[in-house]
Amino acid sequence: MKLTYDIPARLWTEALPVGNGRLGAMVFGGVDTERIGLNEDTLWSGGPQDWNNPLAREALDEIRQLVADGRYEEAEALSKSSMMGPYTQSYMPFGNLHLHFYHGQLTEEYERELDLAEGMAKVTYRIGQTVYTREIIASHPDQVIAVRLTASRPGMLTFKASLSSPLKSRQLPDRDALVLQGYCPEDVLPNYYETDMPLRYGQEDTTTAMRFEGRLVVRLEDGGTSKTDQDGLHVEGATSAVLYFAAATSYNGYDRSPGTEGRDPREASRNMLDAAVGKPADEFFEAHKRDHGALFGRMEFKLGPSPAPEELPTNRRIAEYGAEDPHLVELLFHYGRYLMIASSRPGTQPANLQGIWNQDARPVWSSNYTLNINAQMNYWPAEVCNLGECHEPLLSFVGELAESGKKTAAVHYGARGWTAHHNSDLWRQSAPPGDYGHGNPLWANWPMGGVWLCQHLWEHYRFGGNRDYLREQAYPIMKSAALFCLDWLIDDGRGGLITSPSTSPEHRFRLEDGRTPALSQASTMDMSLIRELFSHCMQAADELEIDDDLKLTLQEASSRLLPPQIGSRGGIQEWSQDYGDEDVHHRHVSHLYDIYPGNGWTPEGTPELFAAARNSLERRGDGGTGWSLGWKVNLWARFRDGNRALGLIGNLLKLVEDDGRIDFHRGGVYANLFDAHPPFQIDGNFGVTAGIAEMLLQSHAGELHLLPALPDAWKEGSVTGLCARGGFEISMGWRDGVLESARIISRLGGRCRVRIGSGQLFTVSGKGNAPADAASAAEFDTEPGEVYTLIFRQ
Ligand code: FUC
Repeated sequence: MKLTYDIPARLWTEALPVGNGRLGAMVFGGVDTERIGLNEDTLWSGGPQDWNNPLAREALDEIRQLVADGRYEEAEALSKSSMMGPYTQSYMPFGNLHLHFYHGQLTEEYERELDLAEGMAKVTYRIGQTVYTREIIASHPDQVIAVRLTASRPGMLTFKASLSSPLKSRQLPDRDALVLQGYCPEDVLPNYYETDMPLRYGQEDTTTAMRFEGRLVVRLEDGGTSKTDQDGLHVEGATSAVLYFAAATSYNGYDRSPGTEGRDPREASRNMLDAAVGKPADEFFEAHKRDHGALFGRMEFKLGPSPAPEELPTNRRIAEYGAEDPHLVELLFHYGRYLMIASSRPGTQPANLQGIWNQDARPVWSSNYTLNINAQMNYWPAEVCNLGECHEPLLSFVGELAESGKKTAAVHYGARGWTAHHNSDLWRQSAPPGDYGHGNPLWANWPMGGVWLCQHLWEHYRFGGNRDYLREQAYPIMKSAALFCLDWLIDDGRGGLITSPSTSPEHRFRLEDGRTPALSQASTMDMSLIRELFSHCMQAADELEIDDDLKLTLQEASSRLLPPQIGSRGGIQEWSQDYGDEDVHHRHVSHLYDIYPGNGWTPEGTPELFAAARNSLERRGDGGTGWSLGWKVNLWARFRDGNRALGLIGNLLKLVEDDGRIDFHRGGVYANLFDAHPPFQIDGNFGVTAGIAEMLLQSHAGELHLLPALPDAWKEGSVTGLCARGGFEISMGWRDGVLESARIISRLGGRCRVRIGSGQLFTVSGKGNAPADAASAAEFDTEPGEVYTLIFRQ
């Protein structure tokens, strides 16, 4: 449960992350100079604005006609000039807390670690006879970051603390506190926009952009003195000290200007700080431990023994063993859960491309919400890994995006309901991004972002079973997205329904004459997403016993949707025509949506599509960026091929050197186990955690499939606390690759159907159930809150 190192971090991707959902910190662990990178999840550039482009509606019919006529390049040119809004804004770095210790850098017994179970980063070293300890947490109950410093010998702790930021800011003393005040740019242009002026700031007193304030105080235990001045916060001759850091921004809702309608960050940060330091330090640290443990402790996952020496640091473990070290696989799995708890709590912003950790004022891809895979992937492990409440920030985000997306649907397409495109941000930007013509239709003109996000609303209901949530929160948004789809679909002239213009996210198709356009009609993913949304809406309307007319409309439309097709190469066609691929190894595997994260195709229900999808993935190969590898782990798990899935985990568990370059063709992890696109992108961490869960348990096909994709190498193991649709919580153990026993908690009651991947069921016991005997499947009724034990024949 620990990431360990024997030297300080030199690079940001070697530093260790802590977070409380809102505040994040990256701990470098330097000896005489410590740097702790600071983040706050509402610190974004820009503010609300009108991003909709009225030209879009005028051009839509012509674009559709050009596409229908095969004049793709002209369609793309017109989309470029008429369909785009501005780029999204960027997630901003808050700054750094620097600690300067006056004891030099030469140490003995240096150790640096991140304890996932405790939610704490720790640094220890010895200088002479004195052992120094640094413990860093981001407390959720108290909403501050704290650094506890101790020296093993009295009076040996002397240091200076200071604050800095890459944004416009200043440090100043305010009584005993050290304050960092600053403000964000009004506009930041993305990294792929060539310009001399990527950051545009307003004037300090009149800016419409976000303001922020951070406050640092120290509390000494066992002697020493402290004082604060212009230069920093100084501690002299102490034995133990706790630094408390609170931070707030002027963010006051996605539709209010943070400059002119913002809240006061000073008051907010001061209040949080006062409340935290008012508590005894031990109590404060205990509260954090309890809070973190209540979420993190819900699951255990153990594989057999490791060939690697126990004391081997994590970076070397990755380099020397990778996925051949089962303990590293366990760690990677738990890290995904840890990062979710640290970056996503009820009431916070959803995890963006970098979760909440970012050091750059011009982060790659704006560190925004990218809706054609990345933001969704971030939340794949939430439900199955027993962190349903950590899903909440995304679900609330979807609700807000649906509000702004309604205007976009109306202005851009004259459609009902709501739509969102490729990217979004704190302001819930919903138009196609691209600075009114700078962007590329290949990714910008994709109005399916909202449709995909709706899957998360429905899945939250399927796992949690909360009907009020379905009625009040989820269904209205899903329904509104379905109305958009009904208006967006067009007749194909033969009675079928298709989309146009359409892309298969970021992948061009190849025509026989060598051209590689992006826009066409009815990509397979468009149709999958719409078919799935309609189906979920119909099921939800059934459950809620409402909207009979809409159900009929959706049923009729569903029957006319262009069905998935198998192409001449035996795979799933990615586009409505049997085009060639621009890149057979393209990182996106959008045409396989129905395998995962969709729940459409199974070997039992749709054997031909299932087999064709497998062929498609085979052709795509086992390479890709970090998130692409993460997606493929899930896909191979759904193909019930554990060895292949483990192979993909192996490809992801490769140590990547951080050279700062963007790469679209390889992935891996950095020394701190952060997923590498490259550069760092957190989605692959979440994707692989979901994928490991999917290898152990699947529940998408109306049954609990236990050990559906166990690799041969994972001969023995156990897992507790996995969650399944229908409200079941599953723990199980296996030996020699065969199930020994399973424990199922039924939270909601109802019928439980079990499919056994490996092993033979002997008995089921639990309230109201007679012992059963079955070969590879069992079915029994459950009562809410009851526990059922399954014993397998050895
Ligand atoms: C999508 C992907 C890229 C990258 C970016 C943030 O556009 O195709 O690989 O992950 O999002």
